[in-house]
Amino acid sequence: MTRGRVVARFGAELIVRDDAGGLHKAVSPRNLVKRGPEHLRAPVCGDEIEYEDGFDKAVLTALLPRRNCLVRPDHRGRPRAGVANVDQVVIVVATRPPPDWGLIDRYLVGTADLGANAAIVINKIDLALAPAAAAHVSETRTLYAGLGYPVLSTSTLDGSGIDDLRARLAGRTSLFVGQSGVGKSSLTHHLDPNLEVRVGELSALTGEGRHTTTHAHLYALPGGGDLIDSPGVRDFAPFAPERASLHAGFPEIAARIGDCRFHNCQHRAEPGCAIKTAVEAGEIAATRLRSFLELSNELRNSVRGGDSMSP
Ligand SMILES: Nc1nc2c(ncn2[C@@H]2O[C@H](COP(=O)(O)OP(=O)(O)OP(=O)(O)O)[C@@H](O)[C@H]2O)c(=O)[nH]1
Ligand SMILES: [Mg+2]
Ligand SMILES: [Zn+2]
Repeated sequence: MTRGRVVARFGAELIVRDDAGGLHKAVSPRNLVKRGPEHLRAPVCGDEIEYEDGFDKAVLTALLPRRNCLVRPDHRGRPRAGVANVDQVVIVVATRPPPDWGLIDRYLVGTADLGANAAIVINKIDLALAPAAAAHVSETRTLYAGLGYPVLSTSTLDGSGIDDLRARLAGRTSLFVGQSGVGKSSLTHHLDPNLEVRVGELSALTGEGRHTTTHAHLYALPGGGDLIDSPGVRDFAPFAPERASLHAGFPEIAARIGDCRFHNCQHRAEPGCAIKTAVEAGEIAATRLRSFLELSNELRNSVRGGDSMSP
């Protein structure tokens, strides 16, 4: 019996990594996990597992308890496990196209929902920007750093900020999320010059092309720690989050909710709304309140519809 970690999943086939870093094809018996919700029974990228050698593929013998598991809807809206055991979600945005604050706020709520820490990376800082775009990028930094999130600036072209990013990823499991094309895979490759070799090794096992991110992949970082590179934005659509996660994603709003005159204040037009007052005083960003109200609305609708996707 060997301990390992799931590096990637392709349909029924898994790639698992042993403690020495060796990669193996593996399969999971259908009844590996006998209890619990159906969508949480199959091993996913990031899972800690045990396996034994089989005839041509390793065979999983146990799925170890998860610290957390990202659940997202499949194309029919049914819950599916995405990745597991994530300590830190790294929200990657680029200087061009400009960072979408609404999307960042959504990711922050998704991260809180997962029970992980959040960090923000602004990539492609080598690009020359028009003054308005440069101001927007700099406001992004001020806004989210001001809320207490680590904000890093990077370029895979000239290597700026890569050492800081490497330090932030050391010793834990991080997940890269962000819109397609912001540079998640480029950053992953930049972090480990030997990755090309391992990606090649992985492609040989899976027969998958190297440059399209179609599945979540877990990579061991040279300084210790694991990094999961995930495809585009669809893999991390936090929806119907718990109310507690909504509040955790908006700490500056949550801290003042008790100060509103009405305990059921919707923070829209009610008199004595502490949140509105803070926005007018410039203490809470108007964009943050907008995101908060939007996500509250979605939460309310999903609860009324009774189709919460929480496991
Ligand atoms: N100028 C500049 N271009 C970059 C930088 N990082 C990545 N790119 C380019 O951005 C494009 C997209 O990069 P990817 O790394 O594939 O983006 P991704 O986020 O992995 O995209 P998906 O896998 O589709 O989610 C590529 O053409 C990269 O060369 C950077 O720091 N500066
Ligand atoms: Mg990619
Ligand atoms: Zn209010």
